[in-house]
Amino acid sequence: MSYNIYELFATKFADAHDRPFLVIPDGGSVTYGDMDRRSAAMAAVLTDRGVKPGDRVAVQVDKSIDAVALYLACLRAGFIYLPMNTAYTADEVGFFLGDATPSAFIFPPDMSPKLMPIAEIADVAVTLTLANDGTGTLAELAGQVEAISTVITREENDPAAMLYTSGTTGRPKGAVLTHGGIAENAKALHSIWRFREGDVLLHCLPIFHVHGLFIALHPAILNASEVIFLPRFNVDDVRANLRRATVMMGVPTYYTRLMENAGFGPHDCQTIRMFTSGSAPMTEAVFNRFTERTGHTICERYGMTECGIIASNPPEGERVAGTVGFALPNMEMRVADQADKPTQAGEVGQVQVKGLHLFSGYWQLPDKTDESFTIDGFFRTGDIASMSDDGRLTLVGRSSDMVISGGYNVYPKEIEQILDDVPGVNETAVVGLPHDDLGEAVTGFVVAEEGTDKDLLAKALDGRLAKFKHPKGYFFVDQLPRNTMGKVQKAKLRADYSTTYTA
Ligand code: MLC
Ligand code: AMP
Repeated sequence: MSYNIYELFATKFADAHDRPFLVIPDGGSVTYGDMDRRSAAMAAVLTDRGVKPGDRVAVQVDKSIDAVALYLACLRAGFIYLPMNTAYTADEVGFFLGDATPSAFIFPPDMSPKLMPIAEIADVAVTLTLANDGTGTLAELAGQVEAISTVITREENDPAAMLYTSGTTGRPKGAVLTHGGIAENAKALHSIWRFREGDVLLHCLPIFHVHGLFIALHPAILNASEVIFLPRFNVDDVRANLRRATVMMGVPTYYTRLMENAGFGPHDCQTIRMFTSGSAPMTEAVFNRFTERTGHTICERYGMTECGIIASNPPEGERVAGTVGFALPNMEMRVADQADKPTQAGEVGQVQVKGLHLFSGYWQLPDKTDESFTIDGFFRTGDIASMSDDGRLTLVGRSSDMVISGGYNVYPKEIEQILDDVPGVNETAVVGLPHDDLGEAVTGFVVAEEGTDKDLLAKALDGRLAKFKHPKGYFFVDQLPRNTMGKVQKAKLRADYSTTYTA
């Protein structure tokens, strides 16, 4: 079936032509009609330069109205949008360009000295710049071209976007998301979260991950809602703008930080009908404190790059602390044992999902794709949970050692590989320890010769890995605990040190 998700959005753009879409307080705004034209112009610039449907367009730009226009341009022109965290170093970006072989790479003008050489090594044909103040070569050219208002026909299973997510090996894999899959998730969220006339979304998430890009923006677009578009999360700006919003989405750290602000209270939340939280576990303590403080119960939901949103608490009806709710429509969700057999209600096992929202596979990694599905077509999320007999899911952990820090996933392997090479270091183990603000803090355990200090370790990581992946602290130990097979017991490190660690 032909299905460009942009067509689904475009019906909204037409109806809501003069309505505000993105509004940046003190920083400009764009209507739905203007966004349609701007994305058409950007599509024309890239098409004129030879970018074709199916080509990857790699993007590492700051959050702005034009950044969203570029995303929509890629959808309508059938390019595969590949967003990258702005914190990634040139080394990390170099890996993604080499793996994805994009035809175009767009980055901020002031990053040219660092990123142009990387683009040249990866042989990227088209390089353009885009700054968050509306300048840059892409923005300038988009002001001069004849916009292409057509939308390229795509099939439901054609790729729309590709987002990198790592694995236990530390080698990132590109999860390929399709037009049909993303659209299905958007429609389901619009419906289950009961988006309605008059809704205004407060958007303070980054837009290089599924949470800020798809989960927050898509239902708002389908609702032709105004989106208060904050460049980043900041408590004062959020408080100032909450008073005009009806929906806010965030990671648990956002809610923890709001509550640290002495003035934050019910008066800030009078227009809000729903706060959602996800990407990382929300503790029952934070959930309960938030209700006591504001009178609002947070709607916790559970998602993943490969699947979009999998489950959500109901917006109306009971939202239970510590649970992530029920499977979305068109999503089959089960908790399975080691043999991929569904467990009894209440028993712990691995979450597996099947449905139209799912990604189509890992970019050029057919074996990894196959391994991640069961023979009956369920995707193995790697998350550990139990399900009640009425289908409510409670996450209890993860089967991998992945750390989630402030909503960003960090894979210990890529840090350990660098630390292990530092002269004087014998071996290392990286784990996540509880942290009041970030949920988990990346922490390094190091067996090293005398004289090896944390500055040396930090220096080794500088410029190689994004700062949010760097350990917040180190423990120098005589040896790492190992099981009889010789495998480092990370669970023991987490248990032994969780009460002594201070970030
Ligand atoms: C920033 N820093 C972090 C960090 N974010 N360190 C650890 N974990 C993080 N998450 C570090 C920076 O490297 C820098 O270090 C210092 O903190 C200040 O940077 P900053 O950018 O000013 O930080 P801040 O604005 O405070 O950012 C924290 C944050 C942000 C929590 C607001 O990380 C954030 O918005 N997180 C949301 C992540 C998200 O959207 N996840 C969705 C994934 S999708 P230094 O050393 O230079 O000072 C997904 C699927 C699903 O999971 O279900 O949704
Ligand atoms: P990502 O690969 O960045 O999309 O991260 C997906 C992972 O985030 C999931 O596999 C979960 O481990 C975690 N996650 C998402 N939402 C929640 C939640 N509400 N509670 C606990 N973990 C979550």
